Amino acid sequence: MKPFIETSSFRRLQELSRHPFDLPSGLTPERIATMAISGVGFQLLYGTERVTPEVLDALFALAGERDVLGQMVQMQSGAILNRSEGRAVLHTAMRDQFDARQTAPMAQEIAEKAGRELQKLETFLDRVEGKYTDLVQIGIGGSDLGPRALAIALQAFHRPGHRVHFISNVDPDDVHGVLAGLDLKKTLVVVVSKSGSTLETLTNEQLVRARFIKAGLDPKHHFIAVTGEKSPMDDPEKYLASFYMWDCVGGRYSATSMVGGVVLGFALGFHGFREILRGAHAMDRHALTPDNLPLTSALLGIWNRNFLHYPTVAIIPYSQALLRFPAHLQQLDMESNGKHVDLGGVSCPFSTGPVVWGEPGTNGQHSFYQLIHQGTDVVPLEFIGFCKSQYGSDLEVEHTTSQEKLLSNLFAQSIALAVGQNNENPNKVFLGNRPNRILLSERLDPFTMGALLSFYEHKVAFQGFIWGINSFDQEGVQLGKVLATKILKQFSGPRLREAAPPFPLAESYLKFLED
Ligand code: G6Q
Repeated sequence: MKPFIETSSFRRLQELSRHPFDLPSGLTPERIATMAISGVGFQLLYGTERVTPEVLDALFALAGERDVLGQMVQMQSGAILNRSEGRAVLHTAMRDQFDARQTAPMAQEIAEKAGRELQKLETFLDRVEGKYTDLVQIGIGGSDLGPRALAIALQAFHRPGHRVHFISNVDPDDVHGVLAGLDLKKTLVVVVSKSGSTLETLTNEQLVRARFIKAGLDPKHHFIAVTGEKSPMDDPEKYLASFYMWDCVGGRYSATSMVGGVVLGFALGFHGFREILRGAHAMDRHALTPDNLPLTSALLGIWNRNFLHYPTVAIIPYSQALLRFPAHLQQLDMESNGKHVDLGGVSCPFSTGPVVWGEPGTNGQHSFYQLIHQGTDVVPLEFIGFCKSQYGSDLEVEHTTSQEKLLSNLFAQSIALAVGQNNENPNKVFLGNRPNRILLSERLDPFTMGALLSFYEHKVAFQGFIWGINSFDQEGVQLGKVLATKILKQFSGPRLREAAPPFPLAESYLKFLED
């Protein structure tokens, strides 16, 4: 297979990018109606991207030349795609319980293991039902962001009397703030760490355990572990229950494993968590078909990044429930595709993953949209919207509901960004040609949330397949961790030598630089 920039499609796309589609003169209702694709209850509307039918043909030809569907099949079958770590990439096996298709042996084995953990979870949730009112998840990075974003997104579906909370930062104020006001007697704590060795998580576990002991409670009746088999945390003696995950499920891809399973199962009930898995699985299957939604979105992203050279992407959900979803996508995308070498270790002579950021609309409209409409940098946008609200509790004011106001803002922004506005006053000129697309669905429920999660996981994977990089390792986060451990030794050193006073903070920083 030819590398990205040696494909004939790459050259064709470079030629086409000299004259990208002009949205202010060319956006019509027909274009919006025809440039759309549907699947798994979602519609992707991309008439407001700067693409022509020729560009789309060349993008899909690029996907063919890079065999991205073949690579997706390989991924879901358990091939060793995380080559630097010699691992398969099988987060899809976490939700592979819903049809009897013949999977490859490796995927089958992991799907069976995941099925056993699911059964354990169901039994566990039955066992603790009615005994606990709150559950606190301790974890960081992939062991926090996805589960937290989903728990917030599905608050409307939480069972009464089942509150969930998250502690991630090693900042002691995070622990203090979350534990304040909790009745520890009725609180479960799930400690989530795949490696079982993450400084922040282990420190927070100790801090929270100490609080239970101080309250006269035995942590053994309250603490649950989610970790890798044989990790330092794999010690069922210390926990009320232990659940497992495996090397082939990367942290940022782990929300549908027990990393998200315990907290989401507690909040939504076992059936609610299963619905998330069912939605994710439906999108996994869809991602294996030609011209699917995540692939289309990935290709539009490649056009914006590599041919129109835009360095960032804003993901703007017009849904308050998706408040923390952009933070999860930031990790998913930037940790996966923020890579400077290809699979062979050769420096990439092209741009890889963009900077990803975002906030819910309409709130964003009242802050950073100024730059998006009139700034000197063009920021492509990915909007997410839903036809119906989650609670259905709404009111007509001035003959429209709030949900209608939310959606009309989304559509208005999409068109305003695309077509802009002329004015005699330069200060009121909007140049337009700000590319954007809309992912639309009926209502954000557990099934839809699972499908949306999987949509982005596969969008990121498809882009990595096009670029020929390893989207499944994360060497880039190691260096800082090693240096932090070194600095920490400067603090612990004097304390170990007993009488010596603690090392002053500022001096530790300077000393480190001198070393
Ligand atoms: C995700 C990363 C990283 C990881 C955290 C927590 O893909 O690997 O964010 O999830 O560092 O790791 P543990 O689960 O091992 O504590």
